Amino acid sequence: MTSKPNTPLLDQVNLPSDLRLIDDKDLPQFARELRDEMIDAVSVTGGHLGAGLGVVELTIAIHKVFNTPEDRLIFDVGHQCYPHKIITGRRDRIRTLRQEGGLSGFTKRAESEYDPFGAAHSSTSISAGLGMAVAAELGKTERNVIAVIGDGAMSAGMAFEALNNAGALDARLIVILNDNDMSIAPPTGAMSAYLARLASGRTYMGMREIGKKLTAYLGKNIDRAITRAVEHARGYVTGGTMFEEMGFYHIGPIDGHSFDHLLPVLRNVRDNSKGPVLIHVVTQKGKGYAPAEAAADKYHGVNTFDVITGAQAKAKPNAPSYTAVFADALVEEARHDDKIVGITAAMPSGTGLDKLHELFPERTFDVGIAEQHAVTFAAGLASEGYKPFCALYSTFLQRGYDQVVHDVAIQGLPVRFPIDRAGFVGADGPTHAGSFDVGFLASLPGFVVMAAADEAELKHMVRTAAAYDDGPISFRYPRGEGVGVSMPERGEILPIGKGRVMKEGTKVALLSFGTRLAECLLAAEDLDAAGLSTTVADARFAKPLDVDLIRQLARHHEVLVTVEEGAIGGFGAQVLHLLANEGLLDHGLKIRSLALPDAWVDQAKPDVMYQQAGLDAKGIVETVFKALGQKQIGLGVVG
Ligand SMILES: Cc1ncc(C[n+]2csc(CCOP(=O)(O)OP(=O)(O)O)c2C)c(N)n1
Repeated sequence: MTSKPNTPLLDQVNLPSDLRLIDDKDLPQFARELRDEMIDAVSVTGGHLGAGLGVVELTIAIHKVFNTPEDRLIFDVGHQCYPHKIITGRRDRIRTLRQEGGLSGFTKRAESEYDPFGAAHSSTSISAGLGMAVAAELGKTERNVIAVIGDGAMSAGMAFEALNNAGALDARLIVILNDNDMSIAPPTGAMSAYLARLASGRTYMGMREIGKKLTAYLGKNIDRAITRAVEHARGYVTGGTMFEEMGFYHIGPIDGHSFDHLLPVLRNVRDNSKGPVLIHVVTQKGKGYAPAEAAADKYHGVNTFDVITGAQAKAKPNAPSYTAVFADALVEEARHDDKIVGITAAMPSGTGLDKLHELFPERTFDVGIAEQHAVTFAAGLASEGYKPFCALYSTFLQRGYDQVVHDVAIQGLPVRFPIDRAGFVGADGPTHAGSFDVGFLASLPGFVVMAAADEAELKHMVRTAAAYDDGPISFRYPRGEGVGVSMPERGEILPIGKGRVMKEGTKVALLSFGTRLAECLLAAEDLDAAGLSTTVADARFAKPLDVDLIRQLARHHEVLVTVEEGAIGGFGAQVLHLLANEGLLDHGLKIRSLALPDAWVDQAKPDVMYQQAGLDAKGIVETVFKALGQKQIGLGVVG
């Protein structure tokens, strides 16, 4: 491209087809501009910063060499795709990232033809890519499929299942392993140690070795840049790596910030490869932004921040976060009971287990991004008399569901499941919403399923779970801070399957499960003021249900409303099932069930999301009035 003088190169690129017109030699300049644009955008939206900064050159090189979107490019997790979004026609909306009505913070099929596969949960890219590669072969379509996967994501079983299958199918798939030696926290496990051994103590694979390997493999058409570079080569030969044993042609490690390395390798693989290829690319998370490079977490996820200083905005908290309350309560219980152990799947700070690790490192296990394994590992510990707290986010527990059923529940093993991020999570959108745990756990025989109404309740539930040894038990709590209630010194052991009545009335009963309790209490004030005497109860348990309490509410009220922050099929469904089978619906009880909508709800502020779902005080009041066939005018009631 003959660049227009004084016009930033970035302004000349709306789509990858524009990028392909830029000279290779100008790409470092383009990368600088793209990086600056990304930093500026994330400084106003917040979001995932470190991962995207690390793949600026890689993203440019892939779009420059491959014919996207005809060639399929899949980003694992998708949190590193902001540079990709900027150069695939979404730059004008990049400052709407993760905002209501704006761009998703992950790849999303509905958003762009350049996102052929949506993600947010990790380690899916090789499977999806293999499916696409096989589809291309079946359809006799000439197309490249490229899956970019991080070293953290590569630690999950699913990635290995896909590698194993790809090697056997000999499909034409290109896997780019983006090795920055970081997950959210430093990666753990033998796999990361193995990758570190491949990449450490040596320089990157030299151009000569790249040339040798490619010549041996591809036989012909080696890019002349590689041949010319032979005399400058340092390099080493990696030998038979694990990936090679699995049927992949393995190239690397190569410098993922050097266009001189990336472009010739990608071009040769594009033009000559036949079967599965794995390109091991070494990058630096947070590259090119000093505060990110210096931070321990490489600015994996950030609030809005000041670009000059890197200082992130911090809202003054009114109350401790649920995660912090859980973490402190667990540490307290662990002091009293040396059988208590904690398990996290690559989220030590997100789940608060880093606090347990500080005091009891030998009783805290970060198993990597491996939720399935985390659950069965916990089951093994429980089978030997330990008291494992397998702390996962609701959305990631989904991945370990068969293990929950088969390895934990059927055997009645006392694994404790603290379930963080239950309910709407805000900016991360539908892939991260904690919607389904109550439904999928309360349907399992013998499971105890709790939800905390506030942070003091959470403390009680940690203690209750520590004390309960008769089978699996879970307790859910949301993202964000508590409601500011006064906290007990130590949690109490709650009676299993017993709720509590917060306030007694005669006409309307609101039965809450979880942190909507505060909204129910507000709604009750309005209903009382409108002359509708209202009872509010906190169920605490979705399983076993407090049958006496529910019978009593159903018999002595005209309206009963269940309220929860979970999908249809959860707590309300359990209550309805009980009432139906006991004949308590036969005498005109007006029952309504408020749950999350039966829809994938895009990102927004959680308060807005709950309001739209009718799960705030106003929505609850409206539901009661509708049930009574009445309209509300001011605070009075019109029949
Ligand atoms: C199944 C699943 N578990 C946990 C997460 C949370 N998570 C998001 S990114 C990430 C780290 C990914 O590390 P890596 O693949 O190395 O990518 P990097 O951020 O270093 O580029 C984790 C644990 C997830 N997205 N999916």
